[in-house]
Amino acid sequence: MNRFIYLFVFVHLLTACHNDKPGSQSLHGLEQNWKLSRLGSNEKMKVEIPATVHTVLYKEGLINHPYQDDEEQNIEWIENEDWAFTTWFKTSDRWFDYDRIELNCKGLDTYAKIILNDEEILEANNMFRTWSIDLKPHLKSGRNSLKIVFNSAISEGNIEKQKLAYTLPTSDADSIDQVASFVRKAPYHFGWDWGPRIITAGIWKDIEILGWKKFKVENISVDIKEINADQAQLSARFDIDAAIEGKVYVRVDSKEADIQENFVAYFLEAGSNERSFDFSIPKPKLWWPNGMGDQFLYSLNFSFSSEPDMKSKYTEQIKTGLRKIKLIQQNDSIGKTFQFNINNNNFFAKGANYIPQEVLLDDLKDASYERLLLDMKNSNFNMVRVWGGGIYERDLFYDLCDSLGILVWQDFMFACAMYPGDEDFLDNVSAEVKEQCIRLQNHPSLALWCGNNEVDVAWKNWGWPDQFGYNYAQQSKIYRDYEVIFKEIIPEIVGVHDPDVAYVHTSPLSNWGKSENFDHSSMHYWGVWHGEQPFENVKSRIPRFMAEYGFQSFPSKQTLAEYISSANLDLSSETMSNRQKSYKGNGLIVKHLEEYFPKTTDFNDFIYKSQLTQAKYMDMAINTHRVSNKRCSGTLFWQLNDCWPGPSWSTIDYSGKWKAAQYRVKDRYAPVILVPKQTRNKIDLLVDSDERSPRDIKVIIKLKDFSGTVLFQDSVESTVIPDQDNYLKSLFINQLIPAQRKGTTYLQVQIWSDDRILDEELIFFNKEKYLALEPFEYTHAITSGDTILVELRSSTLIKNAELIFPMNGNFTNNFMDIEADSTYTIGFVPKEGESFKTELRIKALNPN
Ligand code: BMA
Repeated sequence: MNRFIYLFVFVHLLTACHNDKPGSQSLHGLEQNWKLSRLGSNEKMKVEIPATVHTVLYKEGLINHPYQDDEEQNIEWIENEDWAFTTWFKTSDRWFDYDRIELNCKGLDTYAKIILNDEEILEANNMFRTWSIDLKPHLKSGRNSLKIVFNSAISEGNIEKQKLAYTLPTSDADSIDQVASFVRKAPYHFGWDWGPRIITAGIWKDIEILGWKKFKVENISVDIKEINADQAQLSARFDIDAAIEGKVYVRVDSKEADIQENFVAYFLEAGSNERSFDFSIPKPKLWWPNGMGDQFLYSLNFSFSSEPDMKSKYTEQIKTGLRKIKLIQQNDSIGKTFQFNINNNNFFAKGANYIPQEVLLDDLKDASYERLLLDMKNSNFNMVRVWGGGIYERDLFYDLCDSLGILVWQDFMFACAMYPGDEDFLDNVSAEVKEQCIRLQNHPSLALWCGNNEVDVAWKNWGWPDQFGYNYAQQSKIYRDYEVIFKEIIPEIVGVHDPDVAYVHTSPLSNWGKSENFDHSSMHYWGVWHGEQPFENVKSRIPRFMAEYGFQSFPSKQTLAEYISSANLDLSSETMSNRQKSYKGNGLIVKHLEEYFPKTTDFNDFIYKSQLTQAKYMDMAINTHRVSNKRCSGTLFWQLNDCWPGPSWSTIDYSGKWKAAQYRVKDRYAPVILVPKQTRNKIDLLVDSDERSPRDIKVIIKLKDFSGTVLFQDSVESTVIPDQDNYLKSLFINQLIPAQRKGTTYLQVQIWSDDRILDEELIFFNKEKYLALEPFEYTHAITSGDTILVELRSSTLIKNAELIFPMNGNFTNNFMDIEADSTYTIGFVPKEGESFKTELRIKALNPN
């Protein structure tokens, strides 16, 4: 019995201590009891939040999946309705011991009225902001009802739009309403040239009730003032909301470092207080991007207490890395540079543009982030651009970038449109920018802030002033509003809250229309695709930094078949033509495809060859950028991923499957690569390296026929200097082989160093459509342990062999050329949840 009394006293003491704890803690997760109804209807649907309307309607069986066939068009009505999410919760007596009780909504999409016990307590109008409200004055003891009404973004956008005396160019130019510019909601939800128009509404992120005692700490940020070999000098900043005036004691500790000057005390006024203090880390370990060094992270534990002994304290952990990142934009003999520099090292940026992985954001799993970010690392990326027509990503995205070494070029969410400049809009934007800046600034991966995507080039080059018939005053006002947002408000906020990271007002800074523009700054090269230029043009349009370029292809049939019925799985079906969102259409894919490859025979063949065509373009572009060391300091292709299953510029499709181009990108982003520069009769062999020191290599060149016979062999030894154009040798095709053998022979070129092959390229003398490929047979063995391994051998060259398993997942290499009489071992990683099926098929350019 005594034991129970002790236990009771012990537990009581524990909870008493717990209850006195200063700072904030969660009182209610608000996960349960949610119902959704259309305003004006009595029908209630059960909801698990986060949830947005489309996902709920689908789960209830009231609509088909929004990506199913042409469902996009059937569900347009949803955007014009208003929707109410309701729940209830019970308070407990201990809640009222807290100085403050807050409702904290991390993401409301978009026009939300929060009603507690029939009283409206908050109105929200920005999906990118956290909305908080002091609940205490409105709470009842016991049961409380909570209702969040989402008004149609279209109706609300129209109200805002009517306030302007002129029409603004918006990104949803195809719709009747054209309201996207007025609504602080993910621009791509209004439709894009790679995604559907699905205007979601709802609670898209967590929502909870927090309580705090004595004080609440927010916005801890750490600025890096100086790093040298002896120490890193840092400055921590935070906001403290105090219930009453008094002292607060702050300490910072880290298990990775012996932090100097780690304790400080302040006097707080009642209300909000901004405070900061300096501290230092001796012998700092630096954070490096992927391929340049380790991604060392420090966990900094910040403790806050109202007592000097700090027995009862509130602690928050910040994970950060120490690095100095710069963007060097300076005039030089060519024009103006756009060169990233980390820890005093210039480096070549390799990566892609990222769009949201889903339209229905509440449906997106953490595993997708883990998979995609690992794909980036494994494909030798060191940078990703979070593009401005999507969303500010969830914390997990940036945490993964930190731990995997992927630098982030972060756009603010504005794209391809002009924006209003009224006070309410500017205030809303300022709050959004400040919140995102503070949230992301501790991530060592953050490399650049960028105001918007293509707003400046659009205004200056897309003919809007004429198209909209603006008079002089209107034109001046519209561009002045641009300047206020992107050249005044945003840089000012970034300068205060993230002074360590550079800001540019837009991307690109230079437009592709004129050749001299390639001498300056960042570039989106759309001559290929929008300008309908030949692929080869990319070889002579070399910018200082290539921030976008790309070519469309189709996702695999497996990916399409998950959402498209078999009758519609045909290029000419209405469903497939609705999926093509680019005004250029599939004709442009066909045109370029037929330039290089034999005409397609069916839809499967078209998908396969569309992917090879895209891969060919990426190969040409990346090779060019990498060996233009004096001119070009980075390449980010358009676009890495998809938000739904459809044709697009992506190299990884909606289901996570790599297209042919992604395998090629991985190969071309390797640290040391061979780059053949091929003209009609001449092949120059170059090597590019972005390693940090020179390397001795031996290059072995073999001329072979398709059955594997070596007709000629040569080798070159050299030392490769990083970031220089390392020329090796020129070969003249007519000296190597007679003209009639151009379609039956190829060069195999291998770079050897330290007894291993760093790169191997097969160089053909003719376009694929002119090669005399033979029917192929292969033998294979599959072993399935932790990883699945395929061992493959053929007696003739198999050109662009696509290995296909009847399950989702990716190979370690695919769409590659299989040489005769060589054994290839290729790994396969199934997607989570896939059960292993062993039937292997191979599709290739060879005739059957
Ligand atoms: C780029 C992007 C997107 C678009 C892509 C392809 O410039 O910024 O706006 O999807 O072009 O057209």
